[in-house]
Amino acid sequence: MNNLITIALAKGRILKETLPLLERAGILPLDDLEKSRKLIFETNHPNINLVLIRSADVPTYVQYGAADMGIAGKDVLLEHGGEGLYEWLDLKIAPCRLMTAGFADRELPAGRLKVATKYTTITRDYFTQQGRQVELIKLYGSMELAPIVGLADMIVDLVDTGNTLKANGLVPQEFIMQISSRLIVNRASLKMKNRAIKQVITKIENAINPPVE
Ligand code: PRT
Ligand code: MG
Repeated sequence: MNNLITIALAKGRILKETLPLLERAGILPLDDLEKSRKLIFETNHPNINLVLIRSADVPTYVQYGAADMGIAGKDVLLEHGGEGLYEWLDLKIAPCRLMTAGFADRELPAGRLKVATKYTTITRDYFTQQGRQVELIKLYGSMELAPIVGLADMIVDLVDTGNTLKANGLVPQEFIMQISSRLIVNRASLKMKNRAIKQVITKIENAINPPVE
């Protein structure tokens, strides 16, 4: 039976907080993930490999079983939809808030608001729930620019310190949800490789909440 467990990790800011977590879990990559140009990494556990991919691709790898497990932001999971995977654990890393933002002193137009965002699924759900009709404008980054150049009336984006909004003359307005990174598991892998998966989960759980001595 194949008990190799592949864990998909997101490059970028989540990785910075994931590496210390993996270290506490005793899962140590044999190469430096932040320096190497490799995409597949072996670890000190011969049956645990890591793959390093774009954050938005993590749920897709896990959905199709190309990775058995992964670590991804709740924002990315909601946009993906979650087919084929379980959200197992809130790792409480890379925390931030999803907010609407705009100009503090600008009067909004009477008709449909134009909202620019990368998070079209979450944003559509949010405004639909409130019975507000908006026009969504899909962007892939630098949402803060949209109100400045008149592309949109407001944006929906992740906010941490608020410095990015402030630097662009915008203010956070409506709180949509709290975001953090989650441990996700492929549904079929959980059945087929149950023992090995559970062992990895236990290591990670212990890294979050160390067992009482
Ligand atoms: O950037 P790239 O397109 O390569 O990929 P990515 O944006 O998916 O990756 P990356 O490394 O930016 O990490 C994204 C993940 O980190 C998100 O999916 C969140 O789950 C999590 N996260 C936590 C954040 C932030 N905090 C965050 N502040 N992702 C992005 N930001 C951005 C935000 O979009 C805005 O541009 O940081 C800016 C705001 O930060 P403050 O501190 O100025 O408020
Ligand atoms: Mg980014």
